[in-house]
Amino acid sequence: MREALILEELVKNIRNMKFDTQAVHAGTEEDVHGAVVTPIYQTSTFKFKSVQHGASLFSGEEEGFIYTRMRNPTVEAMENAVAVLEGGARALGCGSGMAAVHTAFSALLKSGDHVVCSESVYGPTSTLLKTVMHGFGVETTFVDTSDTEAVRKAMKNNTKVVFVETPCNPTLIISDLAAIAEIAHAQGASLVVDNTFMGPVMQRPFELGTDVIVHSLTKSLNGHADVVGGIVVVKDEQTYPHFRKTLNQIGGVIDPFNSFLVHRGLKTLSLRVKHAAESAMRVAEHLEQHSKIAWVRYPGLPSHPQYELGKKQMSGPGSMIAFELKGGLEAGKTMMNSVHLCQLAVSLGGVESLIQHPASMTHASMGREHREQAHITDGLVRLSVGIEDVEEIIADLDHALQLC
Ligand code: LCS
Repeated sequence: MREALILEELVKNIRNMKFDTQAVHAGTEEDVHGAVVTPIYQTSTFKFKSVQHGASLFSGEEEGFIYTRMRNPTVEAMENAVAVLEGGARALGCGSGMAAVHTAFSALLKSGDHVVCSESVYGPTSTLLKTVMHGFGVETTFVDTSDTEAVRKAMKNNTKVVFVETPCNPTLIISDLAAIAEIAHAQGASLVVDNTFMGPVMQRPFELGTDVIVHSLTKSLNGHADVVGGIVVVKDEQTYPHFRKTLNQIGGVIDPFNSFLVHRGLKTLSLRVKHAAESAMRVAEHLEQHSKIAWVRYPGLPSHPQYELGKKQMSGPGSMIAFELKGGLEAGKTMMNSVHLCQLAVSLGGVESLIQHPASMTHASMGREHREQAHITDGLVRLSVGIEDVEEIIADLDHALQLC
């Protein structure tokens, strides 16, 4: 009886439950009809009871829904679920991962500010900093953030944001988040981490001093390659209203239907990413000893340059593998053109295995000079391991490699 009471209290406070329970239940509120999942509130606007009611909703005197760009029950359910899973205070659903990155920059930066950013990041993130943000008077220094001293040296008096992808896209280099958080905070800057590659199951950036997490929901959090979305998660409740106002003004919000799909995807997040990581480990080991492969970069392999840091900072190696064939770019192209089960497509973190060529695809916009600085070689092939049968994934890769 006593145990049942304790459990009832715990369920009311989902933040005290374990991750797998949170993944299934977080964000879902009591529904008037007793629905077990949050329904899709496919409405752009909400009716006021009176002029007075509308006015007090707008002034904030009363709580409620006004207009879907500002707040929507289905969107909010998904946002609350992600906030709980990341261990942050609040989250803001965005129309894409890039909208989330842009929202975070817009909330934290103004003209005259400086950003320190990982040199190996998703191509459009670097381009956003070099073009749009640069156009608004924000300067960026790109550094190898796996070199903590390089981060310290890149800091300036006007540095307001340190932006880190770890492991980064596509080189899988790992940066020491706790050390970088200390450097950023000593300067009064915020540490923003793109946690898309690992997600909250295997990496907990807030526990390492991060202030803001961004995600492409398009990837593992949704996990089924049928949604484009993004999210910003803030660690502190006090910073939330400013972020919400910024997103409301920029307008890059996610819609109710996509939020519903992401919320559904979250329920199996743990099962999917653990299974994919187990398979990725097998695939990486197999590739590393394959006679046609020059090198493999995977956080689970002892050959990874930050293997020990990865083991300390992450609770699993993830599902992303980078490698290069001995025959370089030409052999890589033959391989990517010859797979059947793994699909030649960008994106990652889904149930299906995807293979792609960063230099001509995801990181083409970065330009050759930046790619060379970030060690994104022309021959680098990126594989996102899905949850298909691992023997069949390996057989598919082996067959394609035979033709190279
Ligand atoms: N951050 C990271 C680490 C990403 O990998 C991506 C997309 C984004 C942000 C942007 O998210 P989106 O706007 O596409 O939802 N990464 C992709 C990739 O590597 N292949 O295709 C998209």
